[in-house]
Amino acid sequence: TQMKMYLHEELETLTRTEIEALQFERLLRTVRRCMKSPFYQKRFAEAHLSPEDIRSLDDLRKIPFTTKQDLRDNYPFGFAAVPMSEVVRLHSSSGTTGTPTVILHTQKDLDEWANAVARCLYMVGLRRGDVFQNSSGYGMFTGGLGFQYGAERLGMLTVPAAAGNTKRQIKFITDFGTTALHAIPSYASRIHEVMEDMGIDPVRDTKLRTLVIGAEPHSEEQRRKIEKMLGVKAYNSFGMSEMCGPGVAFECTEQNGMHIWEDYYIVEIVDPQTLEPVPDGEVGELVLTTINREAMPLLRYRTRDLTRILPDDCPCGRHHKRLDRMKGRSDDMMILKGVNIFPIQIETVLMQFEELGTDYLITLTNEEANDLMTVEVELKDFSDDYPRLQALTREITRQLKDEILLTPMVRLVPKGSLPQQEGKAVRVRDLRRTL
Ligand code: ADP
Ligand code: K
Repeated sequence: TQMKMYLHEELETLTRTEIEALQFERLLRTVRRCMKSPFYQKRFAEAHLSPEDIRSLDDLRKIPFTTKQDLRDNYPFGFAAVPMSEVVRLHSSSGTTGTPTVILHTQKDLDEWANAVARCLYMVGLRRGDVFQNSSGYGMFTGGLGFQYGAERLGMLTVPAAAGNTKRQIKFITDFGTTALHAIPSYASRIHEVMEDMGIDPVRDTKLRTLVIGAEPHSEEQRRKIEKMLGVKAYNSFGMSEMCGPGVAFECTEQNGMHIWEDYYIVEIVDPQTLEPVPDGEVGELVLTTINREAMPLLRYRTRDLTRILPDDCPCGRHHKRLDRMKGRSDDMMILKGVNIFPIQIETVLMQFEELGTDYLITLTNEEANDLMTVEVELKDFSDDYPRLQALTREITRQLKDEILLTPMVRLVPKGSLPQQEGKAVRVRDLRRTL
């Protein structure tokens, strides 16, 4: 029998014309559905827009953008387009412990999400019989349950190892004969370090052949390094909780750009300043419209991720557009070890301490495979009471860890000692080098 290449052959091999026809049909259905969402009812009324105004795919541009702030302002259920009794799960974005955003799912949404993830995994050669180990955090993190259900949908033995405890992670890899691992890039390097310490050779001592890496920006060079270290093929995976999570865009075996599933999403790339579309091939902000979701459709959602659409056809036979590696964010968000952190979260914690002034500086560095954060903060008054200062440092560190889920290095510095800046304060120095 001929090797099957596509999990959803019909959908994956649609021509451009067929993709656009399907998108238009699904867009109309989505827009009508949005009229049940309190947020979009109001949005459309304010814009003097009705579903009948959408007469072609291009008419999408008549619809105002949706932003992360809109999600926050309508927290938790203001976007629901179905009765809450039909909602069976909710997820929340990883970096927003302070001001959460919530994404709602019906059972059909969860099924379609699992189908999308299964399609991605099948695309890179994973099959029933493979053992898929997931080192994502579970819980609200979409990388946990998202990959779990997708890998199970494909029929793989799926190991919900979850985050952390690297030795145990490695024990699972060897004991269970793990053939495919999902990890963020920095953690993949960490696993290799610990394997070396344990005297385990990934090629000789494990069955690991495929790595799925995503959730944080990484370079082509880093990917190649990781592939060599672990003796695997590594595929870039892009997703975000607002778009369900993993399964939005994924590399095929060409490893040249991530196919974005256009039967699920309409993709636009816009200039983040003018919000006008940029031509294919130019970098801009990724804007996505969900066209295959019931509980919480999002129209023209500004992801704030910067990327471009790769021109030309992909030899794999899929005509779904390809996104280039993410170039970064159009705002100030930091991503450390795959966790999204906003400087304001750190500021909020610091500013609660009486003893501290208002000047602080966050420095990001990396050593080996590890992202490190140093927070320098000025004391309000001079003090040489060292036991007191040490206790204070410990307490600040503890509270920061609670907020950002990572342990920063905290340094208390004398008032006036941090560099002074003209104009808008620079709060973050990112000195991380591409590894
Ligand atoms: P998760 O919990 O899965 O990390 P979030 O919604 O918290 O999901 O984070 C999504 C963000 O992570 C994206 O908007 C993007 O900035 C970043 N991201 C996700 N995947 C990638 C990737 N493959 N490359 C670069 N950045 C990514
Ligand atoms: K992330």
